[in-house]
Amino acid sequence: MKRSPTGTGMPSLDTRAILADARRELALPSRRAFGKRVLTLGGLLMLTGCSLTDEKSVNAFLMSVSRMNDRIQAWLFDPTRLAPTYSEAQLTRPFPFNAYYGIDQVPEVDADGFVLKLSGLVTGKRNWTLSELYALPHAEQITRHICVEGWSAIGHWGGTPFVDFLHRVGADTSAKYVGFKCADDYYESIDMASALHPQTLLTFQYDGQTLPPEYGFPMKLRIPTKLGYKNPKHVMEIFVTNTYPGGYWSDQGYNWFGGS
Ligand SMILES: Nc1nc2c(c(=O)[nH]1)N[C@H]1C(S)=C(S)[C@@H](COP(=O)(O)O)O[C@H]1N2
Ligand SMILES: [Mo]
Repeated sequence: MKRSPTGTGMPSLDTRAILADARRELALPSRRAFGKRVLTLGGLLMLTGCSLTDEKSVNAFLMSVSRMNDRIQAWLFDPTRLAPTYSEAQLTRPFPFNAYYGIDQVPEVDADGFVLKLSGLVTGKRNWTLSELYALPHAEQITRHICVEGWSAIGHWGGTPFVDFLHRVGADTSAKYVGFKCADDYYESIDMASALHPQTLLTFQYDGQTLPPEYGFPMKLRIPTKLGYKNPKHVMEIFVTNTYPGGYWSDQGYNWFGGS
């Protein structure tokens, strides 16, 4: 039987396809950090400490390449680098809707009686009404939202800088993650450095109007340094934690860091 040239000892596994998948996991910009040798299957197996014996170990290997990618992206992430901003004239109209369901199934969150819950490593006030949130310091941004499904669009959001909000609620900003629970079955989490980035906004407005249901009423976390799926809509609860919370798409194989 022909031996696998990569030395995995498993000629029955399609090592070329596995390597292609592993390389895809190492999405840009993290690839810049790698030499050509590390991007071989042998190099990646050595870095992850994995061995390939069956389909299950292949999945575990790809998962650890993805987690390695998270760490490299977090390490390369420059908290002072700003995402490009655009002019009013460059806005994409109409701005696309996207969710894991169709537009007819958008959750209708009732404004009356709505409270944003805060939990985990925060010392401050736990529940926020919409009028309290609307009274917070206001910032606007026109940035590009990039979806992995192959489209991008320039949009205009208004809300409050998330870094100020985290400080105001007494969040432990030395914790690793900020997590989000949504009115649909969506959930997401981000690294603390991205949460503290100056362009990360908790948004209540789209194009100068109250955020409409399809774009995430009552609020969408807008992170222009990350891909679209890292921008949770219909946020109902925010928590600070050191326990990895995952996310709706990353738990199905998308890279968790999701830098754009
Ligand atoms: N609650 C919730 N947030 C979500 C999603 C979702 O399905 N539910 N989809 C994500 C994805 S993949 C994209 S591209 C953007 C789309 O936001 P938009 O409808 O404002 O364009 O929302 C993100 N946030
Ligand atoms: Mo997306």
